[in-house]
Amino acid sequence: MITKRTQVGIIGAGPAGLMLGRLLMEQGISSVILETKTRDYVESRIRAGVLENGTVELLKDAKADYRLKKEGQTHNGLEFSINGQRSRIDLNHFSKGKSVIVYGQTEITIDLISTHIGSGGEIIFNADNVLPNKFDTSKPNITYQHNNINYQLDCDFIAGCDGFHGVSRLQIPIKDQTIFERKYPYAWLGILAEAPPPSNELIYATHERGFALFSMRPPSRSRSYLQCSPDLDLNKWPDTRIWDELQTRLGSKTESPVCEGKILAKGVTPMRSFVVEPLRYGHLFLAGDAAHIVPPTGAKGLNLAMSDIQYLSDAFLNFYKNNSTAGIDNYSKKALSRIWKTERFSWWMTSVLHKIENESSFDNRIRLTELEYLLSSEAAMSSLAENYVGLPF
Ligand code: FAS
Ligand code: PHB
Repeated sequence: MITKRTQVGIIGAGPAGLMLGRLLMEQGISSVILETKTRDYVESRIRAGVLENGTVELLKDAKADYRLKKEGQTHNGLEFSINGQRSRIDLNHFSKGKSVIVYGQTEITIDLISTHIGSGGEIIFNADNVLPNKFDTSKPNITYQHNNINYQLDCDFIAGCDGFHGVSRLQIPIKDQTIFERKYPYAWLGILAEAPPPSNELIYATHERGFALFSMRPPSRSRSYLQCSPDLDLNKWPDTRIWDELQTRLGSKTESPVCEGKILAKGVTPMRSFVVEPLRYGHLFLAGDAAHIVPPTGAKGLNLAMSDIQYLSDAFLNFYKNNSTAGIDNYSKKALSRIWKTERFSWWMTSVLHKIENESSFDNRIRLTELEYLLSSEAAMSSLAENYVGLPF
């Protein structure tokens, strides 16, 4: 067994773990990031696409925003399509001057990894049997195997940034956890295509046949989603069927056709809301998808991981620079406050835009009335806008 030492041991090289490693390094705090997959695998995952201002600021602090500044697309509005009737919501006006940036999570991951390694940061890919230990003591460690050699990483703190299916949350005694969860009776079939999107802004479409979302990956690709059954068989969804369904749910071809092209990736994302409380167990801290999941309708998953990391990196900085435990003692309460507000918005936007199979006529009419009220009320659009561009970190 080879023993190594660092100040913060980070499990997971997704956006949460990478951003934490970057911010700590910029403050002179040492960390080691342990990742179970290969670098190629991590850098090829296709996920989120919309960045809140807080996330953009963190990427700047992490010195990983060079490409974002060149390639990111600023969006000042988005559209809702209700059974083919299109309405634009001026996010910039209703959020008093804010906007979002469209830039893929895939690119963020690539930028964070290259910046961290380029700055001398340590990311261990292909780490096996990663396990946080003794986090209920003042001498926690993480054991793992790499190239068939056993390691023990001694550290002051462990950050569990290993996603919903990671190992960290599972090491915490069930009696010490409170789980809050909602599973939705639908999923999203997502495609990435070499084809322009039907509009230069995102379109959230609700239709009698179900929800569809039209997003993009600048400069030439579209990222689209169809509400589908959670157990959808992709083999029964050839490209032609996907394109036809996207056009149907968007409405008439006249206003803006759905441009077809080569589908580069296809996948089904389940929909769930999930929170575990609290987020701290002794010297182990959960952040990002390891701590919470939101349905992607509100474009919040990645951004919520970033606000967790803002709070956690500030807490570690406060400990090491000011010898104060105030930040780490308050991390869970502070992060959960923003997590729950984001869970609420993501649940609301999902529920109002997705038609549940055999939805009662009353529930269907209430849902459509909710949308009609939203589009007719400045107060309602201001509320949507302030949540969509991102509540303050
Ligand atoms: P991540 O899951 O990104 O990263 C966790 C990392 O930990 C991974 O690299 C994993 O390999 C690693 N890991 C796991 N177990 C480990 C172990 N035992 N040891 C070491 N490493 C381990 N959000 C949006 O806002 N919009 C979207 O459209 C959207 N689409 C999504 C589609 C899919 C299929 C999924 C799964 C999520 C999607 N999300 C979306 C949410 C997503 O963007 C997450 O919020 C974001 O990746 C969270 O980042 P992390 O917390 O870093 O977790
Ligand atoms: C995306 O571009 O992948 C995307 C955008 C907005 C969402 C979800 C996903 O709400």
